[in-house]
Amino acid sequence: MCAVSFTVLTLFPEMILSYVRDGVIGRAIRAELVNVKTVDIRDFTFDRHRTVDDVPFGGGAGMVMKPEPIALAFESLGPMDRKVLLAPHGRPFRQRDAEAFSKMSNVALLCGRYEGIDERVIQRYVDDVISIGDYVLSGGELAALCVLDATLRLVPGVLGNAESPVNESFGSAGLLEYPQYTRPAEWRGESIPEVLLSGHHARIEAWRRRESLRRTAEFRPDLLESAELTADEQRYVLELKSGETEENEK
Ligand code: JF5
Repeated sequence: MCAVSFTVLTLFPEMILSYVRDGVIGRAIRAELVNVKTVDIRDFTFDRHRTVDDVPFGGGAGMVMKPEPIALAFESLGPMDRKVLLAPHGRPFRQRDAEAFSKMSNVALLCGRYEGIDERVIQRYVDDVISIGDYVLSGGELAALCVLDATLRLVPGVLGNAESPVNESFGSAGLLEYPQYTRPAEWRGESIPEVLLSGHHARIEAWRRRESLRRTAEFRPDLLESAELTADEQRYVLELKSGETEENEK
């Protein structure tokens, strides 16, 4: 039966549903491994114009989402393990959050639009505010889809064996993934690292670990602070850093 069920509260249910119908998530939904529902916030308006937003108290640009339709949308839900708002002011969403969500039964995701949401409804119904990155989107839907995708692919059976979610960037090691190559071994005059053809599994693993360290030092040096490195690896990272410095001095 269904491991995890997500309910997305949104003004644009079709944005969510059209994405999750395709690909591995669509297949997992049809196999009843996971569930993705939407609740249309506009269905909880009762005026002529189905109004969901209004001008901000205190003035300023843009519109703010009214509290009552969102409150009624939350009240229409069954019990939730977590009620999450996607917004730029949230805590950063990380792989470990996807792992935690993938082990829950019911998660609600609230997508904001306009310049924001009335703070009182956030305080009353939301227990977690997460951001997918330091940029502003036009709405929370794309952020919710990122959370859905990162989470659902971790549910057992969602990915086939050939696409297993273990051993990836941000997996146990906390390092970026090493480079990958596939056939042909020589492509447009370019060969691949010889070790990958050697059949020496220990040497291949050592090469991959070094490449992970090299990539992490180049693109995400901040991740090295919390990565678990052996003394040898710490020396290699220092070597990489001083090498870069020499390059910069040239
Ligand atoms: C949103 C008010 C929500 O822009 C985002 C976002 C960025 N990272 N994570 C989410 O969400 C849309 C905009 C304004 C609330």
